[in-house]
Amino acid sequence: MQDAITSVINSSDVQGKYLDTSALEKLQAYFASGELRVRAANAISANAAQIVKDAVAKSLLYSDVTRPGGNMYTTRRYAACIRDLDYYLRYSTYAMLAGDVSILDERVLNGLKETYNSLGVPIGSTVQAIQAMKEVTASIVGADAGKEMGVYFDYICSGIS
Ligand SMILES: CCC1=C(C)/C(=C/C2=NC(=C\c3[nH]c(/C=C4\NC(=O)[C@H](C)[C@H]4CC)c(C)c3CCC(=O)O)/C(CCC(=O)O)=C2C)NC1=O
Repeated sequence: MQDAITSVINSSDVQGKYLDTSALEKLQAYFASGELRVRAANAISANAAQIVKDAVAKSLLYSDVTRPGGNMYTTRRYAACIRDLDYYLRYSTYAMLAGDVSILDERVLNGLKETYNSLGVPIGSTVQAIQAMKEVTASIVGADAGKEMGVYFDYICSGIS
């Protein structure tokens, strides 16, 4: 896993150089947003179950996926879906803290699209639920942190699309 700091240092290191102005500016922006990131992570962890629940109510409940024949139908599959959304929320929060997407590639997206396709999990409905989670999260953490969380939610959506 990488973060904003290791990613800047690694790219200077491969060139055998000290950090240049643009590298230092990236670091400065990351440090300046540290407080915002930690506060957002705190608010998300205190409200995680509610965020998932509200996102499901906004996007999936009473839709075709929850009716007989739908992929969320039966309690086992409903629970699997809720668990998946909780993974996306938790790993997006980690990535937001790190300021880097690599943890999503390594621990979430690796093989996920293939798994979903083989189990018939509908990608379109999953993307809708993640987008709903993005809105609900922004309403809890505020616009600036919400925008930053949006980067990682969107990254997951493109990774499974
Ligand atoms: C931390 C990384 C990680 C991820 C991301 C993950 C996802 C994941 N979701 C799965 C299943 C599933 N995922 C869903 C999800 C949904 N169905 C819908 O209709 C909704 C749109 C959607 C929720 C938004 C469902 C219903 C299953 C069970 C499918 C089945 O067994 O038939 C499975 C298959 C194994 C299992 O059932 O546990 C995996 C591996 N597992 C992991 O370890």
